[in-house]
Order: sequence, then C-alpha cells, then structure tokens
Amino acid sequence: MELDSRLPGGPVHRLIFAVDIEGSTARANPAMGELRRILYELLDRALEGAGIGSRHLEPFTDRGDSVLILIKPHDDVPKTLVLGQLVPILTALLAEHNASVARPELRMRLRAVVHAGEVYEDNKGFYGDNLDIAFRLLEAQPLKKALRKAAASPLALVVSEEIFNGLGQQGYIDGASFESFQVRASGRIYRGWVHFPVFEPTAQRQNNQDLTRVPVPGAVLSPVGRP
Ligand SMILES: Nc1nc2c(ncn2[C@@H]2O[C@H](COP(=O)(O)OP(=O)(O)OP(=O)(O)O)[C@@H](O)[C@H]2O)c(=O)[nH]1
Ligand SMILES: [Mg+2]
Repeated sequence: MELDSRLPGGPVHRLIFAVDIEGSTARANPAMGELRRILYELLDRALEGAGIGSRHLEPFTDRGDSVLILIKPHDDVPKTLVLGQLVPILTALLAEHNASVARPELRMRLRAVVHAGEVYEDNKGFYGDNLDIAFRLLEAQPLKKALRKAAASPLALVVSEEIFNGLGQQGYIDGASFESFQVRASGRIYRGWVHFPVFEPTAQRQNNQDLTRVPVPGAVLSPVGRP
C-alpha cells in the first residue's frame, strides 16, 4: 500500500500524559487564571523533578483547564519514569500547594491520564485515535466520581489498558491498587485503570535526590526500570 505523501506529520509514537483540573468551571475567571498559572508551574517542577526536559517533549497543548503533554520516545524516559516519578512528584506538589493556600478556590485537584501510541500532527496541532482514547479516559464519569469520593487525594490517575497490561505483566505496577472502568472511543470499548498515587513530601524526596533512578518509597511503581 502506498502512503499518501500529502499527509503531514505522522504517525509518530508518543507517550501521552494529560491532566484536567477538577471543578474549574465553578471558579471565577481570576481564580481560574491563577490556577492555570499554578498548574503550569507544578507541571514544570514535576517534569524537572522526574528528569524530563524540553528535548523529550512536544510543545504543551493548552486546553483551558487541561494540558496535554506528549513525550517523545527516549531511552531516558521509560513509561516507568512517568508513573514512578512524574505522577508521584506532581501529586506531592499538589498536596503541598493545597496545604499552603488559604483561599479554597485556589486549591487544585487533578485527573491525569497516561496512554501511549501513534499520534498525528498537522500545522494546527496533534490528533488521532490515541488522543481520543486518552481524553475519553480523562473525561470519564467513573474517574470523576472516584476523585470526588477520594477527598484526601489531590490526584486521580487513569492509565490505559495498554499501559496497565504492559507494566503489570512485567511486575512494574501493583495491579491490586488499580480499579478499572470502561469507555467508548472510535466505536470501540476501552478499559481504563484508576489509581490514587501514594506520594512522599518534597523534603523527603529531596533527601533522596541522588537516588532519582531508584524506586521512590510509596510511589506507584516498584521497581523503576525499563518496560
Ligand atoms: N482554552 C480552552 N478551553 C477549553 C478547551 N477545552 C475545554 N475548555 C474549557 O475548559 C473548561 C473546563 O472544562 P471541564 O474540565 O469540562 O469542566 P470542569 O468544571 O473542570 O469539570 P470537571 O473537570 O469534570 O470537574 C470549560 O470552560 C471549557 O470551555 C480547550 O481546548 N481550550
Ligand atoms: Mg476540568
């Protein structure tokens, strides 16, 4: 079969990570503006803490109260690093932020999704069925409900079946700490696996900084390695 050379950019394989603020439409615009500033700051700090730099990343896609981050295939950034470092660090930073702000409207809870697959790009941005799946999972009612019920957790993570199976079968995640639900995307049923990351305070993590490639105590994964 001949590929259509007019098709721009793609498919290329990317690790898909996206977050969405819970209840953003209940905020007034000034608070939302502040939350957006905080969200980007925490994402930058979490990425830096996990050792994920601009050379690994596509430009962020802004979605109002949500950000899409696409990570290029790179030996330095295995999926285990995203689940074992990026997500727990972001969760810890959120918890610290929420504990430090007096105004309740500036507290922030996030839903996060991790998926991987081929994506397409044109001069307006990225698209494709794998992004549809990731955002169906991120917007799914069972995930929203799970976060509402978990009042003490600042972040609910959903991983796609591919991620769950890939890492679970290799023993990188504790499958018993994930619960599944189903969504429909592109005419098919997809399963998502929800997890509430356990995290450690930043101070403790900084003490462990020379151990960045070693399992974080209480993080999603054990051990951190390459899938
Ligand atoms: N700028 C921009 N805004 C968007 C985009 N997609 C959605 N929005 C806006 O983002 C806001 C938040 O949407 P939701 O996440 O569905 O609303 P929410 O109140 O946070 O609800 P939950 O996330 O379900 O708790 C809405 O005001 C949308 O109009 C986008 O791609 N760009
Ligand atoms: Mg939202």
